[in-house]
Parts: sequence; structure tokens; C-alpha cells
Amino acid sequence: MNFTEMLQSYTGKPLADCTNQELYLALLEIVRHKSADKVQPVTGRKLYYISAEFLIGKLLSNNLINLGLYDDARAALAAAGKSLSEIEEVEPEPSLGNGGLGRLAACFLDSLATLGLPGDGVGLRYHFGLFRQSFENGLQNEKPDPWLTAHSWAEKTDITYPVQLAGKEYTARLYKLAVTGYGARTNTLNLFDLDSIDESIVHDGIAFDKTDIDKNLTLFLYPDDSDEAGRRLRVYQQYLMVSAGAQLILAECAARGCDYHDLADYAAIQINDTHPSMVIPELIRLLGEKGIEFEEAVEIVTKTCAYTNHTILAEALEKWPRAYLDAVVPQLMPIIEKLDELARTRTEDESLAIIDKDDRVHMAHMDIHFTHSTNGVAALHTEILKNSELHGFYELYPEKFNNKTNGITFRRWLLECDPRLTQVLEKHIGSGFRKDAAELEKLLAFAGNEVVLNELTAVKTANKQELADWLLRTQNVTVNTKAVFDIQSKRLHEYKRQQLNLLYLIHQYYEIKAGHLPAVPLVSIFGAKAAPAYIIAKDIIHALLTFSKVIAQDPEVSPWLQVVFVENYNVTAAEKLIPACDLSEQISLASKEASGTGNMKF
Ligand code: 26W
Repeated sequence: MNFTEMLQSYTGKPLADCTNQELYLALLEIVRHKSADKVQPVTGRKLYYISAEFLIGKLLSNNLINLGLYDDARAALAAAGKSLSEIEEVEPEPSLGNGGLGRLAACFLDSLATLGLPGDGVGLRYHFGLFRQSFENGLQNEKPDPWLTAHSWAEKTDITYPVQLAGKEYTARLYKLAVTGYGARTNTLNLFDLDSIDESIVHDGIAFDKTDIDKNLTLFLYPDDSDEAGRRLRVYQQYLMVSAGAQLILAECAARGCDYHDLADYAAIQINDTHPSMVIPELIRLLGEKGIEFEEAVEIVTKTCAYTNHTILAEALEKWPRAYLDAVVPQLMPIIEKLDELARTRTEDESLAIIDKDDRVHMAHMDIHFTHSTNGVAALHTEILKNSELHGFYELYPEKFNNKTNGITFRRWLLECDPRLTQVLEKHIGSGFRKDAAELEKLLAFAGNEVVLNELTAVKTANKQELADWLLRTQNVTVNTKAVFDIQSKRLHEYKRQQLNLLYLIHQYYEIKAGHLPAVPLVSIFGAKAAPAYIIAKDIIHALLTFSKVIAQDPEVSPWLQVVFVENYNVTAAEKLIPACDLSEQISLASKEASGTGNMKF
């Protein structure tokens, strides 16, 4: 049966008579069934990657590529006068992540499945993500970013776990999202939610009653924490994730014969930044309920868990007032206290304590003391952790520190979003690079080859035109494709220095006004979301938007300089920007950008 016949067996009618919505749903069902066929039994250790965010992007095309069905699907649809890229627009992008930490988690899940390794994700099924960004009157406007429909990739299960929060029992429900690897196996992204969530309580943008936990717990990623209710809500979210996650992990391991004493032989748990840190005391608590003494439970959890640090910025190394934890997770505080006492037997250095003199609980300290591995995300970042930010810990546990440089799942950023470049590569170096990125080194043989360089220039020209068409269609912005496309797309943060880029552009403006014209016109493109409570970041967005208007209205300058701010920067937008980029703007303050992954994609 060819792809057309297979697809028609789902649509129940000729493809030419189907709407894009009907075709999208039929493709989704095909992918679901083909992915399910690749679920494999787990033997030995299974990885569980716990993360507050998974920036997974749209899944249809990535899954079709990983199933080896993309070209057949595109051809079958084209034969019926349909466009796969238009059908891709039907899919809402899942709103489960925000920045590099979340995108790295998604890349790891794709790579684990592609390498045939058993590795699942554990997270929350946010209904509205961080927020949907738009610009109104030169200011960032925040609205919910909905993605859940009757046909969402996250499939509801009848598996639930009880979770005690502030003395009240909640029921965490498991949703499973298939992670389809390239050629190898299908793993799972486990997302927890409450049945009682009420989307209608959101008003005036992204405001909602932060105390009504039943209704709000999984509404947003990183809900505004500028007030106490918002900060407590973070603790509620984190505990629901790690308690339901820990129960799932123990249940899956027990089903494979684990007696809990040997948990480390069945599971490896990666704590992605400090957000999942409470999985440590929660596992100790659950093992205690299974009759395992505290000391042994600590050893088991230390052998099972590892911690990734993504930043040296103090504001990200979470410290919770003990009062919050006493109120939200009273069942954990006695264990955290015992962990603090145990840590104090290993060192007298007060700066390494879990509970400090001001009764604040340092989550990263608990992670380092009671896991067997702490990794940074780039060589320089790990050196900074060892030699300064976490030097005291490095002296205490030198064997725990290691580096795992960030990587990307390049298939999304090459095969999926840049088919023109993929075609040129395949012509010259074969298709081995589709699975093994190292084969891209074969391109070095063509470094001076004019024919190949001209082909690559033609690819870039076509990709720039495609971005120009997309910007016109989605934002009604016209750009000059003869200009240099200079792109800075990443979260808005002072250390990433979008404001420095703005100062450069203002300088260029004055140069042009003084008659010093650039050799080639410049289009400076920004993509960035500012956290709702981060005022100066929102001011930088306002300054850029205002400057963009000033230039556009100045006939002396606009032929030479243009500033474009892409709305709602997300994976979908990144897939349009990256193939069309001439100049990748990577100007974060040295030592502050732990690694960066956009740099690798551009
Ligand atoms: C809301 C509090 C908060 C603060 C920081 C939430 C999340 C964070 C993360 C640390 C931000 C983040 O995504 N960090 C990025 O992680 C990437 C993957 O390791 C690195 O490549 C980036 O350098 C780092 O900024």
C-alpha cells in the first residue's frame, strides 16, 4: 500500500476532497500508530529526565522525518494538490517550554530515542505555556498560548497518582506524548495535569487567582513570581511534578522487578536545573514508606539522581523561604532538615548548607550534596562552576563535577526546516549525515569549490525570500532580501545584551544620517520574549520597537537600515529564521551565557 492509499484509509475519501484540518488529523493518526509500533521493552537502566520545561516544537513533520515518511507524505499530498507545509500550520505549537533549558530537554529526548536508549521525560502539561507575545503600541503584550485540542499529541491515560499539597490531596493525571526517534525507538514524554484545571479563570491577559490551586496549578509555565502567591505557586507546581514523577518511576521500576533497594540498577534520574530538586527528599520519603531506612534511602537516591546546572545567575539558583515549604510540603521539611544535618557532618562550611541561617532552603546545594553528579553545560561554564560559583562544593566532592556540553538534535534544524540545504548536502556528501552529524565534515572537501559555494548562496537567497514571504504573511512586514539579515533570537535578558545590539544600530543610524552609507543594507531581526515581571527587559523591547518605527519613517535611513521584531518567538519562528540568517548575533556577556544552543543551530 502506497502512502496515498494509506492516508486515504484514514480520511475515508480522496485526498483532493479533504481540508487541511482533515489531512492533519489523518497524518497525526498515521504517526501515532507507526510510533506505537516502535515502543520497545526496557532492559537494564532507564533514564528519567525531569524538567520544568520541554520546548518540543511542532511534532508532525519531525515525527514524519523520524519515521522516514516525510518525503512520501509530501509527494502524496502534492499529487493531490495539497501542501504539507500548509498542513503543518494547522498544528498548534505545544506550549511547554521557553528557553534553552527547555529546548535542550527536547533535543535530549529526540537523541535518546534516536540512539535506541530508553529515556523518558517527566514534566507538567501546561495549558497556556509562558504566554503568547504580541506587540501593541510598541509594548510587549501577553496572552495565553493555548495548544490543547481534542487531538493533542499528549494522550490522556487512566493512570493517576495522589499528591499531598498544603495538607490537601490532589490527583495528578498522567498524559503520554510519544517521542519518536530517527529510525530507532519510541520513548515517552510523561506530562502531569489536574482534571480540575479551569482555563476560564484567566483574565486581562495572563492574570489569574494564584491561590486557587485546583484551578490554576498547570495553567502557565513560570507563573509570575513577583509576589508571594506566585512564588508559592512555583513550589506547588514543582512538587506536583516530582511527586507524581517519583511515583511513576517507582511503579515502572517495580513492574520490572526492582525491590527499591536496587533502584539505581533500574533508573537514572536527571534533575534539569533546580526546579525538580524536591525529587530527592520525595524519593527518600517514598522509599521510607516502603520500609527503607533514611540512611540507605539517601544512598540509593544519591546513586540514582544527577543534577544539571544551566546558569550561574543567582536569581536562577532557587532558594525557598522555609515557611513556603513548611506550608506547601510539610511532609518534606523533616526530611530536608535531616539532609541539612547530614550535609553539615560532611563540612563545616556554612556557605554549603542546605538550610541557611535565614531559614532559606538552597535547592542547588541539596542537588549537589545528594546526587552523584553535577554537570555544567559547556567546558568554560563547568570551569566557572568549579573555580568560583560552586568552588566549595568542588573541594568537597571533586569526583562529582563534570561537563556535558550542550548539543542539538540537528535533524529539526537541517532536514526539517532547511530542505534546500539538505538537498545540496545530499548531492555532495551522501545521506549518512541524516543520522550521524559527524559526516558533515565531508563538506570540508568543498571549501574552495566555486560550484558548491554558488549552490549554497542560491540556497541562502531562496531561504531569505521564504522568510520575507513569512514575515509579510504573518506580521505584514516587508523586508529587503538584498540586505544582510542580522539575527538575534533568544530570551530577553540583560546578560544577552540585546540593548548592546540596539546601541550599535543607533550608531549606524547616525552614521547614515551623516552620509556614511553602508556597503550593503542591513536588516536587523530580533526574536525575544521578556518575562512579564522583568521590567527593564520589557523596556528594551519597547526601545527596539520604537527605534524600528523611527527608522521606518525616515526616508534617508530606511533604504539602508531596518529593525524587525518577530512576534511570539518560539520553535516555529526559529525554524523560519535560522535557514535565512546571514549573521548570527551571539553577543551575550562572556561567562554569563552558560552555553547557548541557538548559536549551534544558526
Ligand atoms: C524563571 C526562572 C528561571 C531562570 C533560569 C528559569 C529557567 C532558567 C534557565 C536556567 C534558563 C535557561 O534556559 N538557561 C539556558 O540553558 C541552556 C541549556 O543548557 C544554555 O545553553 C543557555 O546558555 C542557558 O542560558
